[in-house]
Amino acid sequence: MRYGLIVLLVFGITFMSCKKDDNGVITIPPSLLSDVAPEDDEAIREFLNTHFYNYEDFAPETMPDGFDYKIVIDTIAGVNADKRSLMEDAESVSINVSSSFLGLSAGEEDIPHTLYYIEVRKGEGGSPTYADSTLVKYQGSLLDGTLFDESQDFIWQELPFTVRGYANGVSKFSAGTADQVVENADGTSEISNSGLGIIVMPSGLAYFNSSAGQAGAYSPLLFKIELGLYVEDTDNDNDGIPSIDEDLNGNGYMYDDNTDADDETTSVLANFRDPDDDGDGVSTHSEITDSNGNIIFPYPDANNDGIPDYLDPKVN
Ligand SMILES: [Ca+2]
Ligand SMILES: [Ca+2]
Ligand SMILES: [Ca+2]
Ligand SMILES: [Ca+2]
Repeated sequence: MRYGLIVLLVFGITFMSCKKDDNGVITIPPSLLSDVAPEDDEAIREFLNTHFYNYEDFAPETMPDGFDYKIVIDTIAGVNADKRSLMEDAESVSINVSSSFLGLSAGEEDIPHTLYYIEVRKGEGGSPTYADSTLVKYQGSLLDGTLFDESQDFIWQELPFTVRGYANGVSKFSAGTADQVVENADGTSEISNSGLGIIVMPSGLAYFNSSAGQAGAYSPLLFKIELGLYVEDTDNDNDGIPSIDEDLNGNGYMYDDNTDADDETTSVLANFRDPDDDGDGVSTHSEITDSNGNIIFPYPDANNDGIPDYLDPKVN
């Protein structure tokens, strides 16, 4: 499995202090999410109001012959002065971010961030969750059009390992279906009924004060997405619990659900990556299956305290 640059830097972020290191590099304390989020939103809204995409090419009555289904974004000006803005087509969702999610120590909790997305073509398949594995082609750019990351061919991405705006944005789109996959002679592939869309996110849902290639710190990002396929109920740690159900607090962030976090002798992995969620030495899989290996649902709760055995270190 390959990943692009959008892999989240969640374990690589180091706290920066205002000092000069041995190499003469000056680092400064990160800005506050609550300062950057409204600034980014203003920049994004300005962008969405002054740009359009080639929506006419996607409309059946005006589609050019041999159209390649590529999304092209341009400025509303000159001969394009009367185009419909991206903002008119955009839907949005508010997502809360805490500074700890970005490896920062500012202590900010639940700062709202607006994610914008446009479904350009609805795929004929189902929709992934933000915890699923997805087969995508994508292009990531800055609002000025600078391309910083892309995959021209389909690659599998596990959404919990991508930045949050990306994972949540992709989950708003529909995929194609496996029966429409066509392998090309050159090894690439096409899926004729895939979903196509645009995601625009503030930096707090992306790299915030870190950078990725040409995407410098505090950059709002735009992604063009082709969603080919996805794995329904992806189970990242293969413990029998779908990853989406391991977001126990349901906040869309997969790394703050770690049942055995306080136990230094057991794994520090968040539940979606931990095959023994409660750290009691008995695998989650064996705490939720019968003697034939079939998953018991609802999950067993031997002492009837409302906490299923696989999350209850007192029971195994
Ligand atoms: Ca699992
Ligand atoms: Ca969570
Ligand atoms: Ca754990
Ligand atoms: Ca266990």
